[in-house]
Amino acid sequence: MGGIRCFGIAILVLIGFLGSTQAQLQLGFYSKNCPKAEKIIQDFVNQHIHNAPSLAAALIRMHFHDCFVRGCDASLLLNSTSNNQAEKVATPNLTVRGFDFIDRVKSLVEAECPGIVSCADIIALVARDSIVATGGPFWRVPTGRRDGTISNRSEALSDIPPPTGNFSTLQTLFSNVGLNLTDLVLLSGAHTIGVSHCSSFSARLYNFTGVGDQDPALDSEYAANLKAKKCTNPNDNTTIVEMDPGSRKTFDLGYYSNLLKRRGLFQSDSALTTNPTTKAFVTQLLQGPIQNFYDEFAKSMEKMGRINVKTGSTGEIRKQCAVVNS
Ligand code: HEM
Ligand SMILES: *[C@@H]1O[C@H](CO)[C@@H](O)[C@H](O)[C@H]1NC(C)=O
Ligand SMILES: *[C@@H]1O[C@H](CO)[C@@H](O)[C@H](O)[C@H]1NC(C)=O
Ligand SMILES: *[C@@H]1O[C@H](CO)[C@@H](O)[C@H](O)[C@H]1NC(C)=O
Ligand SMILES: *[C@@H]1O[C@H](CO)[C@@H](O)[C@H](O)[C@H]1NC(C)=O
Ligand SMILES: *[C@@H]1O[C@H](CO)[C@@H](O)[C@H](O)[C@H]1NC(C)=O
Ligand SMILES: *[C@@H]1O[C@H](CO)[C@@H](O)[C@H](O)[C@H]1NC(C)=O
Ligand SMILES: CC(=O)N[C@H]1CO[C@H](CO)[C@@H](O)[C@@H]1O
Repeated sequence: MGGIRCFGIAILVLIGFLGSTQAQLQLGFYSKNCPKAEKIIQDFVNQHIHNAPSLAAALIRMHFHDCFVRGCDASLLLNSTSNNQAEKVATPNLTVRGFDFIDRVKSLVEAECPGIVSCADIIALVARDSIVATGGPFWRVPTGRRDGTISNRSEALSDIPPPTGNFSTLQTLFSNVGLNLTDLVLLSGAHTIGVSHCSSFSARLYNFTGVGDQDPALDSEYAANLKAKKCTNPNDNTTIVEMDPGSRKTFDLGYYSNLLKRRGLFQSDSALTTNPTTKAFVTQLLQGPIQNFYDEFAKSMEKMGRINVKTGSTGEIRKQCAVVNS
């Protein structure tokens, strides 16, 4: 009896083990079926990113938004259809750029080996390669993600953290996808590059609690400067502002020093200083050499790239990134 039970458990463990290994991403997943894929992607990025270095910021943000909704499955790339509003049309995505860039990479890879390389892996690789090409940190990108078939606007609204998010909202939305406070602080560090539209934070300047007030957590000198020179109109939704002023192209520790100067642009940025654990971690990152931030950032990026991935026979390999296969 005990023997049979033991044997049964052993079988279950074995099945679980096989199931879980099948579900793992792996480095160089395409090395047999499409050995040139990663090189084609990297070469394209290296050739084209210098013409538009600001796209590197857009592309790492695209990877983040993709992973937070239904896992890293390129659901973000799907177009809306007559009976479905896709993630793309949700507010957080209105400011995501780089869709054409991904489409061009996908065409090259399809020409080399049709139907093999997923759009989800392309996003992950392009994000990493474009950050590296613009002088930022490297992280490992194990591959083997498959593409999802569902893209839902309301899920993007509920799963992607809003710039107005307070500490507990951020903690919850990150923990919903298996990321902890260490990851929250490190990944938010990507705000050391790139830009924001005034509309993402103008309430902090003009109408914080609905009585025409300013967010007291924002440095008043910085706020005054933004109001005078950048976001001069509370309804401006076209002007863009550097998130790490003066070094928006450099992947440095500038974001974290801004936070301690109360100059994080979003409430979600300044929220990191409202909790003792995350604030201490910010201070610690500022004390270390940049390489320490890069090493830690790399671990969190790899972790983010694994969120709810579809592997094995789930999902599909889309032919075109904007539409599910018919
Ligand atoms: C912690 C929660 C986060 C919130 C609330 C947040 C929010 C935002 C917002 C509102 C913008 C500006 C959009 C615009 O107005 O154009 C932005 C930009 C950006 N975000 Fe985040 N973000 C978060 C985390 C992340 C993460 C995890 C990454 C990547 C690892 C990231 C990378 C970026 C980059 C690079 C930009 C600049 C994009 C560009 O220049 O086009 N963010 N973020
Ligand atoms: C999208 O997601 C929401 C919230 O989970 C759900 O109520 C809605 O039915 C979904 N829409 C579609 C078209 O699946
Ligand atoms: C954080 O924001 C959420 C959602 O807006 C709100 O329900 C919650 O009360 C806020 N928490 C704190 C501590 O302010
Ligand atoms: C977050 O998870 C990482 C492992 O992924 C771990 O090293 C780190 O200590 C965790 N941080 C917290 C605050 O639990
Ligand atoms: C501030 O917000 C409140 C509440 O949403 C709104 O009634 C008011 O018109 C706003 N004031 C300005 C100056 O935008
Ligand atoms: C931007 O603002 C203009 C003028 O206030 C408005 O017509 C337009 O709908 C806004 N666009 C978005 C995407 O909110
Ligand atoms: C997806 O939508 C974009 C923007 O509306 C459009 O340019 C593109 O052609 C569409 N892609 C496909 C494959 O339908
Ligand atoms: C990049 C992208 O697809 N943006 C879309 C966001 O949503 C608006 C409509 O709400 C579309 O017009 C944009 O094309």
